[in-house]
Amino acid sequence: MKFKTLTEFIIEKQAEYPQASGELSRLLNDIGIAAKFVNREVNRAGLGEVMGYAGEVNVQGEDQKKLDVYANDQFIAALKSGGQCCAIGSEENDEIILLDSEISKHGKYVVAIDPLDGSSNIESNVSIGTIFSIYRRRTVRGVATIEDFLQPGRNLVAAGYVLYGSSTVLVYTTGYGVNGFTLDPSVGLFILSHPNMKYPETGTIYSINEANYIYFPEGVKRYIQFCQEDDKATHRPYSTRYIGSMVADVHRNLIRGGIFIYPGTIVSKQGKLRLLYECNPVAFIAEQAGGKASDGFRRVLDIQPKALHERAPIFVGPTYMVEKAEALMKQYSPEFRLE
Ligand code: P6P
Repeated sequence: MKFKTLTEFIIEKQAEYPQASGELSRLLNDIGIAAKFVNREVNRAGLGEVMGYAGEVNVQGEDQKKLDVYANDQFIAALKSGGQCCAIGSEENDEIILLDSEISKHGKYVVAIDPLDGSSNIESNVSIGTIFSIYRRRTVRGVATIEDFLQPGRNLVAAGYVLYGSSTVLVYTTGYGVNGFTLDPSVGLFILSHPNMKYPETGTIYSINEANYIYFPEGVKRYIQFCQEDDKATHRPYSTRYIGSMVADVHRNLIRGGIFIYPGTIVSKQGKLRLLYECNPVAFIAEQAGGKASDGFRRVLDIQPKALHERAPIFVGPTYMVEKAEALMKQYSPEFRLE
């Protein structure tokens, strides 16, 4: 069977939309290129002793960078050289990064990105990921501003993630479905492996860090108890699966059917995960895969961001699972509604 590469797929999809000018296609391709370089270094991470840990000089006398700094540099360089993106909001940088070279400053898009989410898991060889969101800039010309990033997720032009796991998978959407591509390292190509991804009809997994149980809203505690009830007709008790690496947890739940929850708590009502480059891209993917993403009360994609690194609670997965959790949040924890 003739396989289809990411580049072929992007070009094919662009042809289906006459108004598409090719700039978004090139931007997506640039992200794919950077992901390959990050994948190579992630796969060598276990050789830290040999390669030299961050901040040290390795055997070749080169300064070693932390992997997340390396990943950040790779995506910035790829987006800068591609010319379609005029600014980047990165988990690694407090302020937005202006790509104001002659070829980039007129770019139509801005990218919000977590270049290597879950990087604290690297030393234990747990899967980690890149998560990205692409917005059309709001400012018409000149230097991009923070206003270009403070857009609700419903304005997203594209979003996706790269999972550096037992294999490396790039999953993205442009609002016309979700497609996954697996990297063939022998030829350095992302090959279409998961066309038109959809949540399974039934979900059997719930993912949440139950170590925080005493800090959870009552509605979340009730939902966990619901997941643990014995009711074979509704496939309960569900299995609990939690890796502690968002991309790995979200991707498994998309493939096998399950809900991922990182809620607000009595310690932090906004939760832990970042709205612009963790919650929104995952929410866009989930909705395009037939699921739902909520902060417990509101659609994640409708939240109006007020700051680049603001956090948001997230309940994401098959619609019926998210709606059950929302019902319990409304009944038992209305005080956790943020707006
Ligand atoms: P906790 C990783 O640090 C991360 O940002 C996400 O990838 C992951 O879902 C979450 O934090 C895990 O947080 O508090 O359960 O360790």
